[in-house]
Amino acid sequence: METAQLISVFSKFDEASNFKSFQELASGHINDTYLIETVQQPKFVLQRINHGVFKDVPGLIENKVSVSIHIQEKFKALGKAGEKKEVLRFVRTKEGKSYYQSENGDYWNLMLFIEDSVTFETVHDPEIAYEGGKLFGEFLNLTDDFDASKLTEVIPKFHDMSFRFQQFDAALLNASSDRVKQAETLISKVKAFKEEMHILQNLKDNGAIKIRVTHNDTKISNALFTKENKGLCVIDTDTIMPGIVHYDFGDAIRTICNSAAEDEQNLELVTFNVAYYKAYLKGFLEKTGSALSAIELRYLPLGAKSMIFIMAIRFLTDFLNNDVYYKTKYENHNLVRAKNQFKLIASMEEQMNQIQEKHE
Ligand code: GN1
Ligand code: MG
Repeated sequence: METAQLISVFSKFDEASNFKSFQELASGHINDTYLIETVQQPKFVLQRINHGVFKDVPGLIENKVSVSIHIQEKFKALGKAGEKKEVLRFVRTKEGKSYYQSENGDYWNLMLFIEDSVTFETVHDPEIAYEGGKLFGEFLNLTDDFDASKLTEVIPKFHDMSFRFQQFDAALLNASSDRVKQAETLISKVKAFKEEMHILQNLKDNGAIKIRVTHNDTKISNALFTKENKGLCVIDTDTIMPGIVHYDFGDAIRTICNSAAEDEQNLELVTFNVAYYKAYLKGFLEKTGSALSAIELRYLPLGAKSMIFIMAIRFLTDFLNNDVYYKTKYENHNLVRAKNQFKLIASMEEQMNQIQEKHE
């Protein structure tokens, strides 16, 4: 990204002046994100939304801006009760729009940077798991009265299991024999899990589980914490859509309970941490417990397993498709990610008794 191009985009937004420098924040797999410093404060986060992946960017922006405003109003009404909490604040363009589209068709949005925060790619402290549970639980709570049917489904069938299996089957048909061979063991695992991995999908489809506003990308690196390790703000709200509680519970568990990063190659380092599961569950239920039905509660462990599986099948599918979706840093990156997620499932399965025990 050229500095001049970035300055030109930045200058289209209101409040945007005195540009000093920028740096890329490279942790996302889909969008391009830049931290912008200005001569005076504040700092900003400028984001180019990948419109190959997100087909309806105006709908996506409308989702996240309206949910942010909803939460801001809740904070105002409730007061922050002594806890420091933040919500993303989007800056409008000088023309009053919540995104800017450049001449080449790219979509951009600008947020205020949240100061004095830290993030975690992996968790090494049960307090972070507990605080993460409270933070994502509160997100669900604060959006409980937001009409989910008003949200655009930014990626249709994003967590739909049958859809992910269809994509996997199609990828398998077209994949190179070399990639199929490398993925052989995982391919048979996918097939073996098919039935179990449709249980939640079927319950959702027949209306047994409530449709809520869900974040859909609750990996722990999408939570900001204060320097004192308290949950501060939920970020990366691009995939806010209607969904079930299990998606958000599960994706957080997937990343909090993995003792290693999602692309750790040494599978011996990848184990499922039950103590963190319990800590996250405690925080999450403190904020949501009374709002969840018996069926929602009962299926939380399967929710976690299903979300780990969804990522496994998606990474594997992308590997079979020659890496067309996720950003990759090396040849087998998606295969490594998929192997890592299957190892996490295996480790979770070994400890399922201890996990279930918390739900009886
Ligand atoms: C992608 O781009 P990022 O890192 O926020 C993906 C998520 C996956 C995640 C895995 C739109 O999110 O679904 O959980 O990678 N987002 C999309 O790390 O596909
Ligand atoms: Mg994301």
